[in-house]
Amino acid sequence: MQVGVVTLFPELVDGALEQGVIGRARSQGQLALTLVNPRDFATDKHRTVDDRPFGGGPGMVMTPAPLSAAIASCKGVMPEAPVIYLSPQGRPFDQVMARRFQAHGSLMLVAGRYEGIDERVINRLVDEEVSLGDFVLSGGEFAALAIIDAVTRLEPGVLGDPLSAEEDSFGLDGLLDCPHYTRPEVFDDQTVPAVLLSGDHKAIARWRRQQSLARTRDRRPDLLASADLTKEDKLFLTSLGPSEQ
Ligand code: 9WO
Repeated sequence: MQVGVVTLFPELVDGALEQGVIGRARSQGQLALTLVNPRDFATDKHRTVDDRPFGGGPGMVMTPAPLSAAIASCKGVMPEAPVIYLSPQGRPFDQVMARRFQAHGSLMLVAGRYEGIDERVINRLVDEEVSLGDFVLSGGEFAALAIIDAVTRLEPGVLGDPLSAEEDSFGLDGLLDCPHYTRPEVFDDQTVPAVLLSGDHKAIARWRRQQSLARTRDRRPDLLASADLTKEDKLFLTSLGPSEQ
Protein backbone atom coordinates (compact mmCIF):
# COMPACT_ATOMS: atom_id res chain seq x y z
CA MET A 1 0.00 0.00 0.00
CA GLN A 2 1.37 3.38 -1.07
CA VAL A 3 0.14 6.31 1.04
CA GLY A 4 0.96 10.00 0.71
CA VAL A 5 0.18 12.53 3.42
CA VAL A 6 0.28 16.26 2.71
CA THR A 7 0.76 17.88 6.11
CA LEU A 8 2.36 20.82 7.91
CA PHE A 9 3.37 18.30 10.64
CA PRO A 10 5.17 15.42 8.87
CA GLU A 11 7.09 14.45 12.04
CA LEU A 12 3.79 13.95 13.89
CA VAL A 13 2.53 11.55 11.20
CA ASP A 14 5.88 9.77 10.79
CA GLY A 15 6.30 9.24 14.55
CA ALA A 16 2.82 7.79 15.02
CA LEU A 17 3.32 5.35 12.14
CA GLU A 18 6.60 3.96 13.54
CA GLN A 19 4.69 2.12 16.28
CA GLY A 20 3.12 -1.32 16.56
CA VAL A 21 1.52 -3.28 13.75
CA ILE A 22 1.74 -0.36 11.28
CA GLY A 23 5.40 0.30 12.12
CA ARG A 24 6.16 -3.35 11.32
CA ALA A 25 4.17 -3.13 8.07
CA ARG A 26 6.40 -0.19 7.07
CA SER A 27 9.65 -1.98 7.81
CA GLN A 28 8.36 -5.04 5.87
CA GLY A 29 7.51 -2.87 2.86
CA GLN A 30 3.74 -3.44 3.07
CA LEU A 31 3.21 0.29 3.67
CA ALA A 32 5.24 2.87 1.74
CA LEU A 33 4.70 6.35 3.17
CA THR A 34 5.45 9.65 1.42
CA LEU A 35 5.20 12.81 3.53
CA VAL A 36 5.02 16.19 1.78
CA ASN A 37 5.07 19.52 3.64
CA PRO A 38 3.35 22.47 1.91
CA ARG A 39 5.80 24.75 3.76
CA ASP A 40 8.59 23.36 1.55
CA PHE A 41 6.70 24.86 -1.44
CA ALA A 42 6.18 28.35 0.00
CA THR A 43 8.15 30.94 -1.96
CA ASP A 44 8.34 33.95 0.38
CA LYS A 45 11.15 34.42 2.89
CA HIS A 46 8.89 33.55 5.88
CA ARG A 47 7.63 30.38 4.11
CA THR A 48 4.01 31.44 4.70
CA VAL A 49 1.29 28.78 4.30
CA ASP A 50 -1.76 30.62 5.71
CA ASP A 51 -3.61 33.87 5.17
CA ARG A 52 -6.65 35.79 6.48
CA PRO A 53 -10.08 34.69 5.18
CA PHE A 54 -11.73 36.84 2.50
CA GLY A 55 -14.96 38.18 3.98
CA GLY A 56 -13.40 38.50 7.43
CA GLY A 57 -13.89 36.41 10.53
CA PRO A 58 -11.60 34.67 13.00
CA GLY A 59 -8.73 32.35 12.19
CA MET A 60 -6.67 31.67 9.10
CA VAL A 61 -7.04 29.62 5.87
CA MET A 62 -4.36 27.49 4.20
CA THR A 63 -3.24 29.47 1.18
CA PRO A 64 -3.73 27.66 -2.16
CA ALA A 65 -0.36 27.89 -3.94
CA PRO A 66 1.96 25.97 -1.53
CA LEU A 67 -0.75 23.38 -0.82
CA SER A 68 -1.42 22.81 -4.55
CA ALA A 69 2.31 22.48 -5.24
CA ALA A 70 2.64 19.93 -2.40
CA ILE A 71 -0.26 17.85 -3.76
CA ALA A 72 1.24 18.01 -7.29
CA SER A 73 4.62 16.90 -5.95
CA CYS A 74 3.05 13.93 -4.14
CA LYS A 75 1.10 13.06 -7.34
CA GLY A 76 4.47 12.71 -9.07
CA VAL A 77 5.27 9.85 -6.66
CA MET A 78 1.80 8.22 -6.86
CA PRO A 79 0.01 9.37 -10.05
CA GLU A 80 -2.92 6.95 -9.60
CA ALA A 81 -3.70 7.79 -5.97
CA PRO A 82 -7.11 9.36 -5.29
CA VAL A 83 -6.71 12.66 -3.39
CA ILE A 84 -8.69 12.60 -0.14
CA TYR A 85 -9.27 15.72 1.98
CA LEU A 86 -10.16 15.01 5.64
CA SER A 87 -12.82 17.30 7.08
CA PRO A 88 -16.07 17.19 9.05
CA GLN A 89 -17.84 18.19 5.80
CA GLY A 90 -16.82 14.91 4.10
CA ARG A 91 -18.69 11.69 3.43
CA PRO A 92 -18.60 9.32 6.41
CA PHE A 93 -15.64 6.90 6.44
CA ASP A 94 -16.49 3.25 7.07
CA GLN A 95 -15.09 -0.28 6.61
CA VAL A 96 -16.42 -0.46 3.04
CA MET A 97 -14.43 2.69 2.15
CA ALA A 98 -11.35 1.25 3.91
CA ARG A 99 -11.58 -1.89 1.74
CA ARG A 100 -11.99 0.22 -1.41
CA PHE A 101 -8.86 2.28 -0.63
CA GLN A 102 -6.86 -0.86 0.18
CA ALA A 103 -7.97 -2.55 -3.05
CA HIS A 104 -6.92 0.52 -5.08
CA GLY A 105 -3.36 0.24 -3.73
CA SER A 106 -2.51 3.92 -3.33
CA LEU A 107 -4.02 6.87 -1.50
CA MET A 108 -3.15 10.54 -0.91
CA LEU A 109 -4.48 12.15 2.28
CA VAL A 110 -4.53 15.94 2.63
CA ALA A 111 -4.52 17.14 6.26
CA GLY A 112 -5.73 20.70 6.71
CA ARG A 113 -4.92 23.04 9.60
CA TYR A 114 -6.36 26.36 10.82
CA GLU A 115 -10.02 26.84 9.76
CA GLY A 116 -9.47 24.82 6.60
CA ILE A 117 -8.06 25.02 3.07
CA ASP A 118 -8.98 27.34 0.18
CA GLU A 119 -12.10 25.90 -1.54
CA ARG A 120 -10.46 26.24 -4.98
CA VAL A 121 -7.90 23.55 -4.04
CA ILE A 122 -10.80 21.22 -3.21
CA ASN A 123 -12.48 22.07 -6.53
CA ARG A 124 -9.39 21.38 -8.66
CA LEU A 125 -7.32 18.76 -6.85
CA VAL A 126 -9.45 16.83 -4.35
CA ASP A 127 -11.29 13.69 -5.51
CA GLU A 128 -13.17 12.95 -2.27
CA GLU A 129 -13.80 14.76 1.02
CA VAL A 130 -14.00 12.23 3.88
CA SER A 131 -15.08 12.56 7.54
CA LEU A 132 -14.52 10.26 10.52
CA GLY A 133 -17.54 11.70 12.33
CA ASP A 134 -19.27 14.77 13.65
CA PHE A 135 -16.50 16.43 15.65
CA VAL A 136 -13.80 19.05 15.04
CA LEU A 137 -10.07 18.41 15.48
CA SER A 138 -7.27 20.95 15.30
CA GLY A 139 -6.15 19.45 11.99
CA GLY A 140 -6.67 16.50 9.67
CA GLU A 141 -3.57 14.56 10.78
CA PHE A 142 -5.24 12.34 13.37
CA ALA A 143 -8.03 11.53 10.92
CA ALA A 144 -5.39 10.64 8.29
CA LEU A 145 -3.65 8.36 10.82
CA ALA A 146 -6.90 6.54 11.61
CA ILE A 147 -7.55 5.94 7.89
CA ILE A 148 -3.97 4.72 7.29
CA ASP A 149 -4.35 2.29 10.21
CA ALA A 150 -7.73 0.97 9.00
CA VAL A 151 -6.44 0.48 5.43
CA THR A 152 -2.98 -0.93 6.21
CA ARG A 153 -4.28 -3.65 8.54
CA LEU A 154 -6.29 -5.03 5.58
CA GLU A 155 -3.07 -5.50 3.59
CA PRO A 156 -2.18 -9.24 3.32
CA GLY A 157 0.39 -10.32 5.93
CA VAL A 158 0.09 -7.21 8.13
CA LEU A 159 -1.91 -9.02 10.83
CA GLY A 160 -0.51 -12.35 11.97
CA ASP A 161 -3.81 -14.20 11.57
CA PRO A 162 -5.44 -13.42 8.19
CA LEU A 163 -8.88 -14.09 9.72
CA SER A 164 -8.56 -11.37 12.39
CA ALA A 165 -8.41 -8.50 9.88
CA GLU A 166 -12.07 -8.78 8.98
CA GLU A 167 -13.52 -10.83 11.80
CA ASP A 168 -13.65 -7.71 14.01
CA SER A 169 -16.52 -5.23 14.25
CA PHE A 170 -17.93 -4.57 10.77
CA GLY A 171 -15.75 -7.32 9.37
CA LEU A 172 -17.80 -9.89 7.60
CA ASP A 173 -21.42 -9.17 8.38
CA GLY A 174 -21.79 -5.51 9.43
CA LEU A 175 -22.53 -6.28 13.09
CA LEU A 176 -20.77 -4.96 16.21
CA ASP A 177 -18.24 -7.26 17.90
CA CYS A 178 -19.13 -9.53 20.85
CA PRO A 179 -17.56 -9.04 24.34
CA HIS A 180 -14.13 -10.59 25.05
CA TYR A 181 -12.71 -12.22 28.19
CA THR A 182 -9.35 -13.63 29.24
CA ARG A 183 -7.85 -14.93 32.52
CA PRO A 184 -8.55 -14.73 35.42
CA GLU A 185 -12.02 -16.33 35.58
CA VAL A 186 -13.03 -13.90 38.36
CA PHE A 187 -11.94 -10.25 38.24
CA ASP A 188 -13.24 -7.53 40.56
CA ASP A 189 -16.19 -9.79 41.58
CA GLN A 190 -17.15 -10.38 37.93
CA THR A 191 -17.19 -13.88 36.48
CA VAL A 192 -16.66 -14.91 32.88
CA PRO A 193 -19.90 -16.09 31.18
CA ALA A 194 -20.11 -19.83 31.84
CA VAL A 195 -20.67 -20.77 28.19
CA LEU A 196 -17.14 -19.54 27.31
CA LEU A 197 -15.68 -22.11 29.77
CA SER A 198 -17.94 -24.96 28.59
CA GLY A 199 -15.80 -26.20 25.70
CA ASP A 200 -19.01 -26.43 23.62
CA HIS A 201 -17.82 -24.65 20.46
CA LYS A 202 -21.25 -24.54 18.80
CA ALA A 203 -22.81 -23.02 21.94
CA ILE A 204 -19.94 -20.50 22.15
CA ALA A 205 -20.38 -19.44 18.51
CA ARG A 206 -24.14 -19.07 19.04
CA TRP A 207 -23.63 -16.98 22.22
CA ARG A 208 -21.13 -14.67 20.47
CA ARG A 209 -23.47 -14.19 17.53
CA GLN A 210 -26.38 -13.36 19.86
CA GLN A 211 -24.23 -10.89 21.83
CA SER A 212 -23.30 -9.18 18.55
CA LEU A 213 -26.93 -9.03 17.48
CA ALA A 214 -28.20 -7.70 20.84
CA ARG A 215 -25.44 -5.06 21.06
CA THR A 216 -26.01 -3.90 17.51
CA ARG A 217 -29.74 -3.58 18.19
CA ASP A 218 -29.09 -1.61 21.43
CA ARG A 219 -26.22 0.63 20.33
CA ARG A 220 -26.37 0.92 16.52
CA PRO A 221 -29.80 -0.18 15.30
CA ASP A 222 -29.06 1.70 12.02
CA LEU A 223 -26.52 -1.03 11.14
CA LEU A 224 -29.12 -3.84 11.27
CA ALA A 225 -30.77 -2.65 8.04
CA SER A 226 -27.67 -3.51 5.97
CA ALA A 227 -26.33 -6.38 8.11
CA ASP A 228 -26.01 -9.93 6.77
CA LEU A 229 -28.70 -11.70 8.84
CA THR A 230 -29.75 -15.35 8.73
CA LYS A 231 -33.27 -16.60 9.47
CA GLU A 232 -31.98 -17.69 12.90
CA ASP A 233 -30.56 -14.18 13.56
CA LYS A 234 -33.95 -12.63 12.75
CA LEU A 235 -35.76 -15.10 15.02
CA PHE A 236 -33.36 -14.24 17.85
CA LEU A 237 -33.87 -10.48 17.37
CA THR A 238 -37.65 -11.01 17.41
CA SER A 239 -37.32 -13.07 20.61
CA LEU A 240 -35.71 -10.04 22.31
CA GLY A 241 -38.97 -8.14 21.94
CA PRO A 242 -39.19 -4.39 21.31
CA SER A 243 -35.90 -2.53 22.01
CA GLU A 244 -35.37 0.36 24.47
CA GLN A 245 -35.74 3.90 22.95
C1 9WO B 1 -12.43 25.19 12.69
C2 9WO B 1 -13.37 26.09 13.16
C3 9WO B 1 -13.27 27.16 14.01
C4 9WO B 1 -14.40 27.89 14.31
C5 9WO B 1 -15.64 27.52 13.76
C6 9WO B 1 -15.73 26.41 12.91
C7 9WO B 1 -14.58 25.73 12.64
N1 9WO B 1 -14.44 24.66 11.87
C8 9WO B 1 -13.13 24.38 11.88
C9 9WO B 1 -12.63 23.29 11.14
O1 9WO B 1 -13.42 22.52 10.58
N2 9WO B 1 -11.30 23.16 11.06
C10 9WO B 1 -10.76 22.06 10.36
C11 9WO B 1 -9.64 21.47 11.15
C12 9WO B 1 -10.26 22.43 9.00
C13 9WO B 1 -9.84 21.16 8.29
C14 9WO B 1 -8.88 20.32 9.13
N3 9WO B 1 -9.39 20.22 10.46
C15 9WO B 1 -10.15 19.17 10.85
C16 9WO B 1 -10.36 17.97 10.20
N4 9WO B 1 -10.84 19.15 11.98
N5 9WO B 1 -11.52 18.02 12.07
C17 9WO B 1 -11.25 17.28 11.01
C18 9WO B 1 -11.84 16.00 10.80
C19 9WO B 1 -11.48 15.22 9.73
C20 9WO B 1 -12.11 14.01 9.55
N6 9WO B 1 -13.05 13.57 10.41
C21 9WO B 1 -13.42 14.32 11.45
C22 9WO B 1 -12.83 15.55 11.67
